[in-house]
Amino acid sequence: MDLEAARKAVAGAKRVAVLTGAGISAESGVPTFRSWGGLWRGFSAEDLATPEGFARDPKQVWEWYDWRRSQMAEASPNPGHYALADFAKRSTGFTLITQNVDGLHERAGSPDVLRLHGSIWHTRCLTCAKEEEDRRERIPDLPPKCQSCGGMLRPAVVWFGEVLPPEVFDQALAATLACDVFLVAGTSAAVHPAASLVPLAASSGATVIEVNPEETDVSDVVHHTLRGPSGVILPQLLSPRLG
Ligand code: BV8
Ligand code: ZN
Repeated sequence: MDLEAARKAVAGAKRVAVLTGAGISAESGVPTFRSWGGLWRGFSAEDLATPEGFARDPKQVWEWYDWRRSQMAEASPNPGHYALADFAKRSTGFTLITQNVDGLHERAGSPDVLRLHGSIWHTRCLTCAKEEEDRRERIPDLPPKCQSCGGMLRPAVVWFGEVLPPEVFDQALAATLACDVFLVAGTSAAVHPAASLVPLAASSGATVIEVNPEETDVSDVVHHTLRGPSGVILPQLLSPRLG
């Protein structure tokens, strides 16, 4: 495992960009999409995390989010989240891009997180489009209603078939094109366009480092492969050289 070579690349980089996925929250006890076999009451994420799924049965989709929110409320950031937050505070030219909606990067103290797929802790009104933070561990009556206009609320996340927030994706693109080192951690890189940032970084001349216990869809474009859990590897990779 070329940890030393990867550490050298990070230490020598002017600009570092990071893309994280569900795997970085696994050690916090938040199941990854794949770990629960993508099935909840027999439904897959692709059935539930879609506008069609929500239109068909908003209460059921909200029950799924309420279940996931309750799991995420129990979770705390792990050493992988903290390693990224501490590195950000010590660096300039650092950008954190996440596919996760669990808010654990923010809770670990990461500033300016680029959330490509939104936040499970925010709701948006289907009628007046008002977006609000809602940190309640359980939401009493599902689907929740808008306090301002009484309209139905949806989770403020990006569903399959929906476009990513353009201003967030543009910043992620710019950081990917400008970085010297691109670190991809805890993602199977199966979901687009987020996953496309990895080959884009490689083709733009960045050194790509992957942190994942398993092979992924982008392992073929990676320069340094660090096979293991991000909660162990990220602190080793990002900690300031000791002594
Ligand atoms: C769009 C928010 C179009 C919601 C999410 C065919 C080919 C290519 C693309 C498509 C296609 N058919 C359809 C598409 C497009 C589709 C897509 O990519 N589908 C996939 C399934 C093929 N994409 C979209 O629909 C996107 N929108 O394309 O719009 C468009 C264009 C113009 C105009 C209109 C429309 C929107 C995608 C966003 C979906 N929303 N999340 C919610 O959370 O409820 S995606 C969701 O799933 C996550 O956010 C994340 O992105 C993804 C799960 O992936 P991972 O995070 O990687 O997690 P996963 O479980 O898969 O893997 C975990 C990894 O961690 C593993 O590798 C494991 O080894 C590793 N791991 C485990 N333990 C650890 C670890 N790593 C480190 N340490 C550990 N301890
Ligand atoms: Zn409203």
